[in-house]
Amino acid sequence: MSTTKTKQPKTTDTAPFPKCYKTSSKPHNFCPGCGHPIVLNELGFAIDNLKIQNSTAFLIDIGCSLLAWDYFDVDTSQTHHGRTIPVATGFKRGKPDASVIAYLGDGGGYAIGMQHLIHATLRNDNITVIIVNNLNYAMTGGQMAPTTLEKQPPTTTAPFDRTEEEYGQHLSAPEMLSTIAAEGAFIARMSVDNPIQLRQTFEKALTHQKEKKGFSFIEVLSYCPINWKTNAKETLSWLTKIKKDYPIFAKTIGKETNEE
Ligand SMILES: Cc1ncc(C[n+]2csc(CCOP(=O)(O)OP(=O)(O)O)c2C)c(N)n1
Ligand code: SF4
Repeated sequence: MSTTKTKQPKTTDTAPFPKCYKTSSKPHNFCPGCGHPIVLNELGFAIDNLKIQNSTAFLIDIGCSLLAWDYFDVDTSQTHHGRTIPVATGFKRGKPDASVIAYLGDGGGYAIGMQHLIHATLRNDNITVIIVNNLNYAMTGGQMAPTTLEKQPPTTTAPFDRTEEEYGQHLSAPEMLSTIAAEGAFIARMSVDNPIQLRQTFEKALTHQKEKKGFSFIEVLSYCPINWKTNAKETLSWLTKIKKDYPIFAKTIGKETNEE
């Protein structure tokens, strides 16, 4: 990951909270040390910087993402587990000028909702999909997800480690989607440990949508210390380690270069 390419923050970036933040709903309901609020804060700053608060539709899944139901002062709707992407697509078709964001966990996006993700990619739906990848089904107690890695903190359903022999390969979804996405689609994997880069990538994806360039997708590697059962130091070092299997990148399909 390149830090030299990261631009200096804008003035608003120094504000502690985004303007589109719903202060009456704070403090938020996520666990201490959770990555979701970092992702949401950077998304909020991106919404502020692009001045789209009044034209954003924020669609959230079941899972810890639903704790964001009152996070922002933007139009928000929550739907059945894994079904957020088709709801976002329907909303966009009804309101083509809205900035439509689907926000899910990796269980919702990559297991029960995988068919929707694949078909939204194939249709090149002009929406922005954000999948928070914390390597497990967090809200239900830390079960193994398609993203669970070998040699990571144990899950409740694979307490002795995920082995490829028993459970198959882990899923690298952005790489997989890159092989089926239409030319011009934007696909990225980012991480909560580089919030400025995360915000810039959200801005890029939402600008892509505003310019009607088709599908945009960002997976965000995120912390779940409660289910990983890690202290602060271990949590940070796990996120660094998993980037070997889940590398950071951003690309426009059809262009060769990594844009991160
Ligand atoms: C149709 C349906 N199946 C299963 C569930 C149970 N369920 C609720 S949250 C959840 C896990 C969510 O995990 P993930 O999508 O990875 O999000 P996270 O909680 O990790 O942010 C499951 C399986 C449900 N609510 N509805
Ligand atoms: S269970 Fe994990 S993902 Fe869910 S709020 Fe707690 S730390 Fe965050």
